[in-house]
Amino acid sequence: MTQTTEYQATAAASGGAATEKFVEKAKAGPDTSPERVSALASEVLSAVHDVIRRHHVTYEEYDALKAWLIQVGADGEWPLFLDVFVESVVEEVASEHREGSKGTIEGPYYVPGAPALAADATLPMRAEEAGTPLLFHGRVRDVAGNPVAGATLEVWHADDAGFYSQFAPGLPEWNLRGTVTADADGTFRIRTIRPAPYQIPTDGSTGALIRSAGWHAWRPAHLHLKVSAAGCQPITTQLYFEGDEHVANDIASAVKPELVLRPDVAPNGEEARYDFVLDPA
Ligand code: MBD
Ligand code: FE
Repeated sequence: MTQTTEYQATAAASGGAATEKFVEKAKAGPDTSPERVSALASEVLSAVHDVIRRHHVTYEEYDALKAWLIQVGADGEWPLFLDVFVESVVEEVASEHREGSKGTIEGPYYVPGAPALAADATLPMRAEEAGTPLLFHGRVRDVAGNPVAGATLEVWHADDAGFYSQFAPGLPEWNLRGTVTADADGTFRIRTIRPAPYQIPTDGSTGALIRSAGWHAWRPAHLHLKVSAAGCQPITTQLYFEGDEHVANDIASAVKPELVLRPDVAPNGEEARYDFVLDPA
């Protein structure tokens, strides 16, 4: 029971802590024309009006919606809610013309400036970090097949309990986060642990919606990556693990078949290879 309470308190912090970081990043918004703002806002509002008419939404339901929207803001869960339920389609549209490796959503827990690591890297982790050791390695190439020398791989992922550093209390600042520079031949070797599947915090407003709707709250275990290099388009992606039951039903709709790793058993844990292909800038 104590454990449940502790978990829930931690979970709420995870969903909520993303708001401050996002507001900082998004300060200089795009210069969108009045015509485009009007077109997008009108269509979103029309879609809402249409749902109200088709379902004969009542005043009680309207008030419940209002209260819930207010609570999402109060909980600081807009980044969590939007990245779980909307970002996948934004990514789909943004990546329409890419030829290289598949990208997917960034999610709410990226932090720039993780510690710099050489091509043969161990992510910062605690002395007794729980979880199966994972050696993740591969090579970065361009679409013509040439190795991309010195590509940058920013990696971040949850720990063996499903928590991200800087978004859950009690974790070292850069735990399981790093900025790896690939070798001259584009290769990298990253030692870490296999993350746990991620449960959307059950005690915030996003969790309340999920529970009220009878949905499940899980994302499959995943590694987050941003891969970039001079002359190439950066790619934001995630890698998943074959056999994880939520690969087939990610609540954030962010799994693509090309992004599923099949790790091999290695002497002291597991090992997985993935080669990135970057589109030209
Ligand atoms: C995550 O870890 C995540 O990657 C996304 C997209 C949403 C919530 C939590
Ligand atoms: Fe994540």
